[in-house]
Amino acid sequence: MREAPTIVVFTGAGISQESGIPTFRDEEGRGLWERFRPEELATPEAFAAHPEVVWRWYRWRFEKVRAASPNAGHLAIASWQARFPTLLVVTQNVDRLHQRAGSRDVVELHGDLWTARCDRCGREVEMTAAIDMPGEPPRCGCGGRYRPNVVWFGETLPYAAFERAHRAAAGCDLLLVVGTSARVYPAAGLIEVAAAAGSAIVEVNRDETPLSPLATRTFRGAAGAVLPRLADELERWLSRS
Ligand code: BJW
Ligand code: ZN
Repeated sequence: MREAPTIVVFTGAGISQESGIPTFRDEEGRGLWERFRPEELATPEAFAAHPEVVWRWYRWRFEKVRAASPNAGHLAIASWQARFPTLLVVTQNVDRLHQRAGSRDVVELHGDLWTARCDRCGREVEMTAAIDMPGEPPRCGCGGRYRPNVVWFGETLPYAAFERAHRAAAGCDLLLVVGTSARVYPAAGLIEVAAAAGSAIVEVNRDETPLSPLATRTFRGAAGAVLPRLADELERWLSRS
């Protein structure tokens, strides 16, 4: 383990907050869309009932994602690849900021906001193209509607992605959990899987979460401030294990 510890970094919306992307349960998100909570918009039922509202919400969010850059937290994680070649990033985020920071191995559990797909034939198009098409939401040639290529409540996670994340969580030495409220399942369950398999759990979050009690070590603070200082700490800590 001292030579090549297996590290899985598991991230949520909190890591991208300092890049200017609102988290799911914060003031900006609620302020602009005060009639709806994210839990009410990120569902197939909402898209069926109010496709234009859901499309506009995603278009607003995509513009934020498009304008954003990786922050010090994403960059720190990408920089650890040299020291830990098997490091895997498992993210609930749909913003591609880990990839843009240089992380090579990223598992996306909740899809990808940079693409849209037809809700009838499954055809995929770039979101950059979809948001410029007429219609809210635009229509596919088959008559279906384009929707963001993300996982909504009540939908299953992409099988291969979840399978790989589950295997990694069950077999890692250290699970580093960053900026997730750990409330949305089955993703949050990966923390329980790793803990049950005897992995060390390190949590980086501004606040406590329901799964904080499983953490071996907790860093309370902003990911962009904590993560760049964590490498030395991890090194010391791993050499003691
Ligand atoms: C900082 C910070 C900084 C801020 N630095 N930290 C009861 C039990 C178990 C499961 C269920 C249940 N009832 C229903 C379910 C199922 C449901 C679920 O989990 N619901 C719970 C809410 C109860 N799950 C599902 O439906 C999933 N599918 C599924 O289960 O399939 C099987 C099935 C199918 C059919 C029927 C039944 C079962 C699918 C879940 C899909 C989630 N999708 C979303 C939207 C993605 C697309 C989009 O982007 O719009 O994914 S919802 C949203 O939540 C998004 C996120 O990935 C996910 C998690 O949120 P995250 O990342 O944790 O963000 P926040 O905002 O919650 O937290 C931010 C954290 O960061 C906070 O802790 C802050 O403190 C911290 N923070 N700034 C450090 N700078
Ligand atoms: Zn189609």
